[in-house]
Amino acid sequence: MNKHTGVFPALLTPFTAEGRINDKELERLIAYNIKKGVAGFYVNGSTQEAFLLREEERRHIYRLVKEICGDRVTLYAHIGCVSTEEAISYGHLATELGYDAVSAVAPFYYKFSVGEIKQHYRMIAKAVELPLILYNIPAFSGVSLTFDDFAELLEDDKMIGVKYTSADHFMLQRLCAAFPHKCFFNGYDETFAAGLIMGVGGGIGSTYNFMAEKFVDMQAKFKQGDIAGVQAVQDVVNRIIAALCRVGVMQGEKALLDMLGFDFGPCRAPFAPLSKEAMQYLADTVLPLL
Ligand code: MN9
Repeated sequence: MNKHTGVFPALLTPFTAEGRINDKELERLIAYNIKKGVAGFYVNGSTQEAFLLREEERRHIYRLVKEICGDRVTLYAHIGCVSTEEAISYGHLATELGYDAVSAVAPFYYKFSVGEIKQHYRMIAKAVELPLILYNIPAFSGVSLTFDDFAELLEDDKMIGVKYTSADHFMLQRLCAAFPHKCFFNGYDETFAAGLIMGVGGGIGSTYNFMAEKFVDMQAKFKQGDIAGVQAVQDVVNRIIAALCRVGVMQGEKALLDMLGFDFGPCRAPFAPLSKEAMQYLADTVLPLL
């Protein structure tokens, strides 16, 4: 199997009671997921609370995950940030550490022009030795690139694919068809089945942290042509995600991992801790579905 296909959890960050990164729990999470057959990990993405981490913490996580994984799985370093220079500096670290690729969300907040965003990606691709996976998540970044924008960027050999977190499946299918040698990853876990149909080679997602086996299973069933089987698993996944959306996705994911025997702690402020009622609701609705 191509190393850029399959199921990639976008890792969460466990925090200690003092609010520091809990290395031991991150190591346990990685082992737990490797056992389930994941292809690799997406490191320092939004799910890892990258934009809530201090620079030293982000660097620590790149190092720690590589140290834990070695060459057992494929590792993507999300280096995205608002500043091109800062993204490139994370890219250099990922290269030194032996990551397989870097990935970057479009620069956000300042409403950069499409030209500036393309230039940002080109400067990263030029400066960083590793291949680059674009991260498309318009609902969060506020940046909506068109098919033509992606097509122009993907002409660059250094840009090897897209992590595609959008419900625009029309554009996803057009991209997969136009660039059969690039790698496309489904982003919204709730539409993994749709992504497979449109042509993605895998997925990168946050809910994989605690239920990667369901996505590994969906991809296997899809390969065997068992579409009814894929739909059935997606239905269970979506019942779980609907519950997570009611309480807060990342806080809920951490709470579920805690119920499964981990110690992840809360998300960083301004995320609020989950209430007792929300935890009980998750325990009642989600645990029976895992
Ligand atoms: O890109 C993730 N997106 C974010 C992937 O975390 C912003 C997804 O895995 C979602 O968390 C998940 C739930 O909506 O699909």
